[in-house]
This record gives sequence, C-alpha cells and structure tokens, in this order.
Amino acid sequence: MSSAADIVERLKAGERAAVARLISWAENGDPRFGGALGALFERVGRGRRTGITGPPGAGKSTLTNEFTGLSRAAGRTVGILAVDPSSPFSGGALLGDRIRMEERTSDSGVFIRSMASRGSHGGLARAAIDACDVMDAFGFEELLVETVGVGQAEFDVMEAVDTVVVVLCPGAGDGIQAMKAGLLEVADVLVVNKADVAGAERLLTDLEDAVSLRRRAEGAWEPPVVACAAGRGEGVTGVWEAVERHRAWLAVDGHLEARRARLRLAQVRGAVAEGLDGRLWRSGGLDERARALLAAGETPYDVAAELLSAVSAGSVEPEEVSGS
Ligand SMILES: Nc1nc2c(ncn2[C@@H]2O[C@H](COP(=O)(O)OP(=O)(O)OP(=O)(O)O)[C@@H](O)[C@H]2O)c(=O)[nH]1
Ligand SMILES: [Mg+2]
Repeated sequence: MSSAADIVERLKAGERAAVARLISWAENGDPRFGGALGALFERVGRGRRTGITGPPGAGKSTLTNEFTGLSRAAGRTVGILAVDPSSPFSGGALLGDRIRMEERTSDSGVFIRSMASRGSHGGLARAAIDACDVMDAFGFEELLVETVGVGQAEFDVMEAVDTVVVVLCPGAGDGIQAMKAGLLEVADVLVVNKADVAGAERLLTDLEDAVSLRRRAEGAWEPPVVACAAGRGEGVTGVWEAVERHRAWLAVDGHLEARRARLRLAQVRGAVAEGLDGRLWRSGGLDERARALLAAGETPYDVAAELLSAVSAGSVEPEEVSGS
C-alpha cells in the first residue's frame, strides 16, 4: 500500500504510473487523494484544458486524436481523459493511431486514460477535474477531455475544462437535437464534423443562425461554428485555431480566472457532497433515523427537515470514513 507522499514523489520524478494511480484514487474517492493533490497543488494550473463533447458517434475521438497530432507536432505534451467512451479510440484508422501512440513508449508526450461514469456516485465531474489536475501537475501541457454529451453527469464533466468544443455531424444527432440537449449553451466552439457527408452545409447554417439569434451579454464570447472532416484530417487546423482564439479571449479581463474559480467551486461541492453522503448516510446512521421517523408516520419533508436540523446542530456524529 502506497502512501500519498510516496506517490507524490514518484509523480514529481516523472513516473507515469503515479499519474495513473492518482487518477484511480480520484475515481474511487480514495481518502488519500486529497492529501496528494494538496502536495501537488502548486504545480497545477499550467495545462490548457479542452473538452470535446457531443452526441455519440459525432467524431469526438477522431477529433481528439487530430488535436493530439497537432499538439505533438507543435512540441507540446498531451494528456487525454476519455470519460465512459463507448468506442474508445476504436474507429478504423484511429485504432492504428492509438496503437502507434501506445507503442511509442519512448514518447512520454502522450498519456491516455479512460474513466467510467457508472458507479461514480454522481462524483464524475469532480473526478474529471481531479484527473485533469493530476495530469496538469505531472506537466502535460494540453489536456483533452472527451465525453459523450448525453446525460447531465457527462455534461457536468465540462466543468473540468476551459474551452468546450461541441462536435456535431449531419444526420441522427443534428442541430435541433443539439439545441434540445443544451449543447449550444455549453459550446465555446461548435464543430460540424463529417463535412464530407450530405447535410453538413445545412447543419452549418442552422447552427450559425442559432448562435446569432441567441442573446448574450456584452463582451461575452460568441462561439464560432467551424466545419471539418476529422476522419480525413481536413479542416482540423481551423478548429484548433478556433480553440486558440477562445484561449486568447480567456486570457484577458479575468475570463480564465472566473472559469477556474467555477471549476474549483465545483470540485469543492463535489467533495463535500460525496463526503457528506459517505459520512452521514453510509456510516452516520441517518438511514436508520430516517426509516424510524417515516415508520412513525412523519412525512418525507418533515423527516428531511428534522435530519437537516440535526446535522446543523451537530447532533449527528459522523464517523470518520475509515480510509487507506
Ligand atoms: N464520413 C466521415 N466519417 C467520420 C469523420 N470523422 C469520423 N468519422 C467516423 O465516425 C465514426 C465515429 O467516430 P468517433 O471519432 O469514434 O466518434 P465519437 O464521437 O468519439 O463516438 P463515441 O465516443 O462512440 O460517442 C467512426 O466510424 C469514424 O471513422 C468524417 O470526417 N467523415
Ligand atoms: Mg469516442
């Protein structure tokens, strides 16, 4: 069993296995994680965080892979977090690319990690932020987070990043779907992928219309709509340039600081919620109290109010979560 101090030293020494270990701790809610991150926190904040989200099969992994290629060509290291990938870097040519990446063990410039959303006790966004922090502390310069934009949990993962790229493609999950799913709201860059497929042109103009019709505050960022065919490597540079423009915008007027402050708040909230959940419900006996009150005929909201005031009054004794 490794101590947090141990793992921190190994990470500082450039051991990639330590990155993987820490991310597992974050994912499993291991009590050692907090201390480890604390010891690394001064190294966190340099990495540039980009999220890639959108409906299933839109080409998120293909684009992530292309972004990785561009970053490597520019001499920048890349850490990739794929959240619950249904097709983790599996599409045809992609697989080849990934295998090449993994075979290049001497290329310590790319790190790929996937994370499951199931069983994460609603702590997925928190875990994704943690994972980015770990990769950031290690020194990866470009952090790419891929997640399918379907459920709220996956959506919340975009809290972890500075720039959200929403990838759409003509067909099944097209513009209207995207609007319904709220994808437009979170987008900093809108990508119409599969520009080689019929309907791409139409989707592009629909999205441009939707963006221009949306009200936004003075000085707010207006997401550009960019077309590409990531599968053919076409137009990807243009998408990356749009990401860079958003970063330039973030760099002024405290935009990045505001975004990061939101991210830190989400991390704290996640940690508190999970901590309370574990301490009160699992080990603090609130469950039994709730059952007893309900059995005595109290209404659910009366029970909730009673438990909340018991917690605030400190009359609930949370047992320490037995860790390590
Ligand atoms: N025609 C065409 N197909 C593409 C393009 N880009 C990606 N594809 C194909 O679309 C399919 C899905 O690509 P992925 O990159 O795996 O998509 P994804 O969004 O990561 O998919 P999930 O992670 O499963 O949600 C694959 O078969 C790709 O080869 C493109 O520009 N044009
Ligand atoms: Mg994918």
